[in-house]
Formats: sequence, structure tokens, C-alpha cells
Amino acid sequence: MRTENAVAPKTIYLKDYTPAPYLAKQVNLSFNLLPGKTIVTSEVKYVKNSAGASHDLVLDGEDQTILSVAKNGQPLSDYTVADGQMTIANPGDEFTLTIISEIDPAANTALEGLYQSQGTYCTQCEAEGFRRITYYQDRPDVLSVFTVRIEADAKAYPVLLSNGNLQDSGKLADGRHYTVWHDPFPKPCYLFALVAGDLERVADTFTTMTGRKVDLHIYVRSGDESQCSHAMESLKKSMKWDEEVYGREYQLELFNIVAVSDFNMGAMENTSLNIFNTALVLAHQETATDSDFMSVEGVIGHEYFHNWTGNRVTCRDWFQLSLKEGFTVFRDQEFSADLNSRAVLRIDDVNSLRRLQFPEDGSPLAHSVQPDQFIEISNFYTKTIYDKGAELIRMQHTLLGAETFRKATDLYFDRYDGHAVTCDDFVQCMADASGRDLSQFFRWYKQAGTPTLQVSSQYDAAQQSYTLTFRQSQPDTPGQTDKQSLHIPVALGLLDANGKEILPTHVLEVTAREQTFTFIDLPGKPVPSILRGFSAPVKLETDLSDDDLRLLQVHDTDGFNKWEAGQTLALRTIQRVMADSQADISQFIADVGILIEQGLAGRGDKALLARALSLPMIGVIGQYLPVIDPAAIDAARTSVLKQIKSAHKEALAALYDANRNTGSFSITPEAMGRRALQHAVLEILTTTNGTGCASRSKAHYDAADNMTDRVTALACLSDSGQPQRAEVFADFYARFKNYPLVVDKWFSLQAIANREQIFNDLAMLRSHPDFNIKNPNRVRSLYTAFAINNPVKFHDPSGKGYAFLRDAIIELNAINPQIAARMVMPLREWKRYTPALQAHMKAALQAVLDTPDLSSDVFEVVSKSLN
Ligand code: 0A1
Ligand code: ZN
Repeated sequence: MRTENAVAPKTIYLKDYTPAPYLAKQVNLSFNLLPGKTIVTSEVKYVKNSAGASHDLVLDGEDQTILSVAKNGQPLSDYTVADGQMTIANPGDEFTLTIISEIDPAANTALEGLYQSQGTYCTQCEAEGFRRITYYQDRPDVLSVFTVRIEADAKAYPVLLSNGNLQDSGKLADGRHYTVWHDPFPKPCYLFALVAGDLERVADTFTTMTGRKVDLHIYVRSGDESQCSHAMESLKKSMKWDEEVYGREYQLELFNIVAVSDFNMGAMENTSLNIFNTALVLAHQETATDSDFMSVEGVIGHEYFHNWTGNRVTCRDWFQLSLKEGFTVFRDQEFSADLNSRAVLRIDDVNSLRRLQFPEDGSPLAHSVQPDQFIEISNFYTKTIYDKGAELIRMQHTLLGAETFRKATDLYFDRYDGHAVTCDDFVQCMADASGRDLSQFFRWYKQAGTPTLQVSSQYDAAQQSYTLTFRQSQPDTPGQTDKQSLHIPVALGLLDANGKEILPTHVLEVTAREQTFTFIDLPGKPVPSILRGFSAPVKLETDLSDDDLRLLQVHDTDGFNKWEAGQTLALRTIQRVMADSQADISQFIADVGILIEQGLAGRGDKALLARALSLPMIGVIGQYLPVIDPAAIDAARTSVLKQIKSAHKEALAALYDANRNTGSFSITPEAMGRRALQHAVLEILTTTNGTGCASRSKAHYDAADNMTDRVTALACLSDSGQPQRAEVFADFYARFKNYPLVVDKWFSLQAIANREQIFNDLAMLRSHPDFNIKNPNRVRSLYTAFAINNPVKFHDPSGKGYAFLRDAIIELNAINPQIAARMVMPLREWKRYTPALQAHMKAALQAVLDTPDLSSDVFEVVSKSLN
């Protein structure tokens, strides 16, 4: 039951948007960091906004004590404070407002606003954290020039940072000191940042395309300096890439990155002072996996790219979040694709979209890329806004072609630099630069749900013509029925019966509900390679036979579709075994043998082969089934793996041996590909969890000179009942107990174990001295790892998995509402599971909803999930 004194969660609607009544011309902030409290003085020059209707100045503010308010230097008492807002009626056309308030960063466990992470002061203002620092119009369309003074004890906090350039610094009495920072580019308050701490600095420089020198600084805790070189290299590559690919130069003389251990998300793009979760900065072969190295590179790029897509051009309101996030994810994906293997990255991105975004789009929390309403904006930092949003940009890139797309982004930056704009404004630039009508395309932004695209084919031998018929359909989603047809780019190629490409990639534009395309002068029936590169975020249903798929798997020129053909065959195979555990799958098993032979002959890209040898994950398989039963999927998937192992044991062992570590460690795509292949093979070889498997995994661990190999070995031992499991986990902990990010891995690798005693393990991990409910990384390492990456035990028929998560959500609700709300996600798709599982999931959600003093964050996701 919600208690009476809880503030009723309020829904905010896009249709209610009105311009801010006042503009902030100049913001001067002064922070006095004192033991037990921080005094914030904000002096803001306001002018009436001619576009704003109201004459009242309404400022947002939370969790602070107002010490004084003055207008033009005179004390002001004529204001009201209620429901997190200060209202000053009719303050005049132009005036300066000075507000002094007191906040308590040490008590801030929500990690929004100004808080402390291991003693370091840092801020997180996106989306609505600035209101926890001072009273202000906390909305992204109020842009202002910020000058910030920070004062603190010089010994405890030698580093004092804010946005922009350092203007002044000096010593004060009583061992205190100060700095003054000025950012000449107007920005919304969500991009404000402050850091004060005892940190070490790693420095480098970058010379921009016009020859300006930019200082690059990464700040970390003492001892972590040696783990910053990958992040620094990634930053320099990002700066260069944005110049080369988008013509975008960095505008200031300094770019700072600060790494903190306590952070709700991955990182934050505050102008010239990016604040990062340590997990996305620190990387060293001993402590970081290949996937960590890739994430660091991608997220460093992502935050840097926000400098133009987010900061220089920002969002008018939070319904436009995907304007910056979708575009910036697309940019970071392309950056990583240019630096590494494009096909591999596309496979990984699409896999993640299918595993995490498709379920969201099919759940009660489905929302469009430009949503119409929300209660808590922090609940909308979703896979839909980020990853589906990126797919929308990618489709526009596909429709326009690279050159016109670049013209359109140039136009966008020219038109809107220094402005706060909408997704409609972005698409209009695409339309204006290309001369195309994209109004139908814009429906992608407004309609939630994953469309289905059915394709059937017909060959007319007499006419030598081939016809493809496309039928698109959109599922109903909460609040949306009777959807309209979408503008879908379908990249298509045709192969002949020998696997020779007879039509290179060609983009078809499907706009009608049903549409046909005919290809002429084809002497034989071709095999179509449809949706190359996953050219649209749809569920594709084709009439391709297993033989067609086998041909594509071997001959397609599109790396993504080559992989996709194999995955579709694997999916069909697993579904056959689910229907009949004795089903004859010998053809599929033989096909896997061909892949292994290819690997032994040293043909093809190892990273791609690794992915080809990996069966679809349980979460992906579930997307294709009407009712999800994770245990049944797992049983069929494991049976297929066991059959692969028993048929190809020697060849697999030889492939493992052929890909042993030789030479010194490196993170080139080739070296990562070799490790990925060895990992994929080891996973099959250890699938039966017997004594041989355990000694194999232990040997892999003992031979490891890097974290990727260690984690691979631990993952392969995780489900095991053999004594080597405990030995290896104990050794791992002993070696790395002083590295929090590695201890996170130690928690996760145990939480994903599909074994009987998992609930005892989880209880033991929860009460382990290293567990800390206030640290989001540690919470994720236990709970998110379990709920997302251990589908069989999370969905245990006893309901114990759900109860484990439920208790943590309730506990975290009072500590960190954002993290608590995120942890509800694995329960929201409850309607997709078997009736028995549904009942348990629903009961867990209901128990959370019945918790007193529920935060609006948790209330929104739980109440909508239950709808
Ligand atoms: N804009 C950041 C993500 C971010 C969002 C919210 C945060 O705190 C609640 C923190 C970071 C990005 O896209 O990287
Ligand atoms: Zn972002």
C-alpha cells in the first residue's frame, strides 16, 4: 500500500510542452565543500522569455535547505515552496536571483545530484539531478553560460574540477583552496559537473584538425594510473574519427575524464568533464576481458561523441532523449565498426537488441522511441531509446546513403548548434538534405513494438522471373492499437543455386502493408539474402528452406546474413528438439562439423567462426516462442550442444589446440578473435560438466596470462560439481580481491551458475563481506547477472529466483530508487512465461507494489508491468 504522505506520482505528457517562462542569461555557482555539509550559492540572471506564456518563475528543487533568497541583492520572502518547486510570482522582465542553500552529499545514496564516491565529491545531473543541488529551471531547453567556484580543504581535495576552462585558482586561509571554471558555451544544467577529490592525473594531448592543442586528462584513484592507457588511446581515436567522419572538431582547450566507483550508469557526457564508472575507464590485460576493452573503447567514444550530439545540439525536452542517445549510439557503433570487424560488431549489437530490446518492446513497458508520456524520466534510459533509436538512425543512413546522410548531419549541426531541438527537427534535416519525404518514416519514432516482416517467394520458370512478397504487421502495445504501416529499408542480395551472387546488395523500400518486387531475366530460382546487415529492426519470417539457409551460411557475401542463416538453422534445430527430444538433427550436427573443419583449415575470420559456433542464447530463443519455458529451452539447447560434442570431440579438441595462446598478449581484432574461438570451442567441450571438462577448464585457467582466458575458464566451470570449481574460484578471489571490478566478475560468475545449490550460493554471496548494496556495480554483479544471465535458475519453478530479486528491489527502493527500478526489468515480461511462472512473477511484482513509501521510479515500472 502506498502511504498517504507519499507524493502522488505525476504523469508528464509531451503534448503539454510549453517553452520556459524565463531564460537564464548567466549562472554563477559557488560551492563551499565543508565537513558534513555543502553550501551552494547560485546567482542567476533571468530575463523573460518572449515565447513563454506564464509570468511566474517556477524553479525545481529537492533535498536541500534554503538559507536565503534575494532578488537584485535585496532579501526576498515573497515566494512559495511546495511539491519540489519554488514559485516566484511575476518577478519582472530582467533580474538577478541569488539563492543560498545547504545540501548533504555524504548522505546522498541515490547518486543523483552532488554525492560522494569513496570520499570523492562528484555530480550526476542528467536527467533531473541538478534540482538536488540548487533551485533552477531543471529542463534541457534552458541553456546558459556557467561560471563555477569551488572551495574545499586543500589536503583532502587537491583536485577541484568543473566544466570549461580553468579561470582562476588559489590558496585560502585554514588550509583551504579554490578554483574558478568558466564554460563559454551555453548549456542545459543536466550537463553541469563538479568533481573534488584526491585523484591522480594521467595526461596527454590531441591536436585538432585546425591545429589547436587540446589537453586530455584522465583522473583516477592512486594506483589505477597504469590502467588508463586504453581509455586515453580510445579518446584520441574518437576525436580523430569525429573529425574525419562527421567533420566535427572539439571546441575547448581541455577535456577531462574522471573515473568513480559509485555510478548509476556507465558514464556521463558533462561538457568537457565526463564522469565515468571505473568499469568503463580502467582496462589492463590482467584485470579486463576483451569485452571490457571493447566496452571502454565504445563508451569513451559514446561520451566524446555527445559533445556534438547532445551537448552542442541538445534536447528540447526529455521526450526527445533518443535525439541524442539514438544518434550517439549509432555513432559509437560505427566508430567501433570502423576500428574493428564490422560484421562481428553488427552481430553482437543485433544479438543484444534481440535479447534485451525485443523483450522490452513486447512487454507492458513497451514505449516508442519518442514517447508521449512518463512519470520518471530516469526509467526511460532504455534499450528502446538507445538501441532501437540507433536502428532508426541507421535506417535513415541506409535510405539516404552515406554521402547524403553526411550532408544531412552537416545541415543539422549548422542549423541547430547551440539549440535545444526535437527528433522531428532531426528527421526534417534528413528530408531537406535528401529531398525525400520522410513523414511515413517518422512513424518509427511514434509506434512502439517490434514489427514482423513476412516474406514469401515465387519463381516463374517460364517467365524467368522471381517475385518476393513482403507483408508487414505491427503488434498492439500499451495504449497503441491499429498501427500504420512503416517505411522499411530491406537490403537484399540474390545468389544462384551454386552460391554465386547474381544481385549485389540493393535496398528495397517496403512502405505498404503488402508489397511485391519482381526480378526478371533469372534463368534459375535464386536464393534471397534478405535484410542484409539487419537493415531494419524487425522480426523476419521467410519461407527459406534449410537447404537455402545452408547455401547462405556458406556463400553469402554479407557477413551478418551468413551468421544469421546459421543461427536460423540452429533455432529450427532447437525447436525440433523441444518438440521431440529424439528428433533427428544429424544434418545440423554434420553442418557444424563443416564449420569446425573450416576452422582447422585456418579458413575465415576466427571471431566470426566463434559466433557461428555459438548457439543462440536462451533469451533469444524465447523471443521466437509463443510461451517461454526457460528450463525446456535449456534442456533442448544443451541436448544439441551435447550431440555436437559427442560427434566432433576430436576435431573440437584439435581446434582448441590450434588456437592456443602463443606469443605476447595483444588486443588486436585477430588476437581477440582467436580467444573468442577458443572460448566457443571450450564451451562445447565442457558442456557435459564431467571430470574431463573440469580438468580442461582448470588447465585453461592455469595457462591464462590475461583476464579473458581466466573468465572463460571460470564460466565453463561455473555449473560444474567437480572439485576444481572451488579451487579455481578461490584462487581467483585470492589473486584479485583488491580489484573491485574483478571482484564484481567473481560475484557474477557464481550468480550465473545453473546448479542445484544456487540459492545457497546466492545467499552466501549476498552476505559476503565484499557485498555492498550501496555500490551499483556490486548490486549489478550479483542481481542483474543472476536475473538476466541465469535464465534457468531465475525462472526456477519454486519462485525462489523472483523472491531473491524482489527482496533486493524493496531494500534498494529506499537507498537508490533508480537502481531499484532498473532491477524490476527482468520481471516485467511476466506475461510471456508459462502460467506457473507467471503467477510467481506477478506475486513478486505485487509484493513490491505493496511496499510502503515506494519511490515514483519503482512505482512507475511496477504498476505499468502489472497493467
Ligand atoms: N547520458 C548518459 C547516460 C546517463 C544517464 C543518466 C545517468 O544518471 C541517471 C547517468 C548517465 C549516456 O548516454 O552516456
Ligand atoms: Zn549517451
